[in-house]
Amino acid sequence: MEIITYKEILSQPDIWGNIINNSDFIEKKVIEIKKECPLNSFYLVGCGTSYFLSLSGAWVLQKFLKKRAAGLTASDVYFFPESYKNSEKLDSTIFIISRSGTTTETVRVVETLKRQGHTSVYAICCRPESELVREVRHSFVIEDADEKSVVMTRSFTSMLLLIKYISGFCSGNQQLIKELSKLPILGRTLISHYNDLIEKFVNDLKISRFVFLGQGPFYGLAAESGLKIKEMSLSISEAYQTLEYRHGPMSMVGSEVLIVFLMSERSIPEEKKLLLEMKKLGAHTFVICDRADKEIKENSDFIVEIQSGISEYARLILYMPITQLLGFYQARYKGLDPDNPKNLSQVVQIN
Ligand code: F1P
Repeated sequence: MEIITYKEILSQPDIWGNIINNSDFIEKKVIEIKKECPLNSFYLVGCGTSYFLSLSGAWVLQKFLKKRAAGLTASDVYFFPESYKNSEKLDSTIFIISRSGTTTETVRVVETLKRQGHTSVYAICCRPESELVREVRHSFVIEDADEKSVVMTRSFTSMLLLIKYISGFCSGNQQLIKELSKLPILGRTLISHYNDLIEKFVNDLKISRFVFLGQGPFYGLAAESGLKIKEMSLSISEAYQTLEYRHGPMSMVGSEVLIVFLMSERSIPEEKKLLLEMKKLGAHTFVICDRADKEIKENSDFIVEIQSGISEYARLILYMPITQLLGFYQARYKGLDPDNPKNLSQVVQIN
């Protein structure tokens, strides 16, 4: 298939492999940053996909560095500085995330932080010549994760992998670093096993609405998956923290809905209960988890067992090629061109 977005989705394990092979560049930068920065608390800032990445990324940093971390939209940081600035002491570490490095709100945030004298501001980006990279002291640039497509796919997973490495090197967690090196092979196996099955499932199902559910670090993935569905296939999609779905949104459940569960290790028993309830209410169900028991299998219309054997934080990015393919095949089923999403451009620039 000669579709750029499709090629970029499939290329992800190779791009992860390049990051892993060059991870010493991340380690070197982390050493420099540790010398100049107290690493007391973290804010991750971005727009669109890069914002959803900041949500999951904050969980990763928080988990391994045992410090507070939060994801924020660049517009909130810009309009409501109390979101990150609670005192005159500018001692939090801020990671600005952007594929392009030229999104207006994101660049404005960096300029504002600089004017305030905030020094611990670092970029995570895919374009070395961008305004963002020029404005900050240190940047983590992964050029080959950049895309020709409007829709961000491999840049999302690759920048999240980078944050996992930053967390691993900052905390000295060798177990995490070891687990991350398994991701390319796991990703390749997963994509080759499920790609055609997902296409068939989407074409047979003829679904019109999607719901993505995930707890903790999986919520950012759920929100990003929902965005892929909207951008590529112009279908209605929503995302919630899994158990939040009972608190109102489930009033909308019906047979036209596909509920995609991004299951974690810790919440799986509770997530399973919701799965069973939703199945009873008539929803179509799609589960992604590391390993499924009999009950999960019996209540899923489609089941993806990652079978990674690695920890849930290490394997986060493996969920994404699956939901990206869902968006891609839904677009094709509707006769849409995922390379030319309606009303969208690669970068949002406001005058
Ligand atoms: C972020 C972003 C994308 C979105 C859109 C415009 O860009 O909002 O998430 O798909 O096409 O840009 P960036 O700041 O990461 O470059």
